[in-house]
Amino acid sequence: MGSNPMGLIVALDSPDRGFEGLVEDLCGVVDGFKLGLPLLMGRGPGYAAELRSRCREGIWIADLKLADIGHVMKLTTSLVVDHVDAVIAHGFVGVKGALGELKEFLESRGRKLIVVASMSHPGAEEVYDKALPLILDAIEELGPWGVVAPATRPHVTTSIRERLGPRVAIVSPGVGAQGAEPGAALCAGADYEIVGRLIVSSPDPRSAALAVREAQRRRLASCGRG
Ligand code: O7E
Repeated sequence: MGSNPMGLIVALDSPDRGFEGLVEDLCGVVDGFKLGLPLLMGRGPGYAAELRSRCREGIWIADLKLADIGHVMKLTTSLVVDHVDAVIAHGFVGVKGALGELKEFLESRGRKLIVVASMSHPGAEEVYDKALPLILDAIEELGPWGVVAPATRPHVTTSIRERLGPRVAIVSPGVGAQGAEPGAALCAGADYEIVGRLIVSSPDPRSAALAVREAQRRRLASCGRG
């Protein structure tokens, strides 16, 4: 990984609005879209196909944040697997009978697994950070395409990169509304920053996305990764 040090993925979460126009506006400007659970539950899994028909470029991720036995995670995933490139699951459920089965299912359909290693909110320090060494053991055994690491706590992202090496993709949420500055997670070792409200709640999402890209570029130049 690390081939695209300026990665930007836009999070679409709200079930209360249609994102068709926004996806068309941002197509080619950003590197992909992440579809949140409220959106997929509110609009139905088929909405992923509807949005994707508006932009055939980039990576499309179903953020199901799965945490169940493998059998049930596969059932849930089967509702969207044809419409997306990747699915997100939690790391704490472990490999045997859970993430191992899910990864096998996704790979049999030519799809990617992304595993949450840590999270961006303050409460992640209460449990997630303490469990991080064990979660990273599971992730190392599993070998997923990608992992989630927090933009809000760059030192955690750096430690995840150091532990897992260059081959895994790191996607990093927490930029903008949650306080992290664009580019900070990329400097810490992430490949993609996930940005939701800063872009989708803007009156001009395309300009907002271009501004994030420019801020990423400047930050990367200053940390020597640009
Ligand atoms: O704060 P925003 O509006 O930029 O949105 C952040 C998005 O990232 C939102 O979809 C949320 O579900 C997601 N996210 C976090 O905010 N924190 C995490 O720790 C993990 C995620 C996430 O997307 O995990 C998978 C990448």
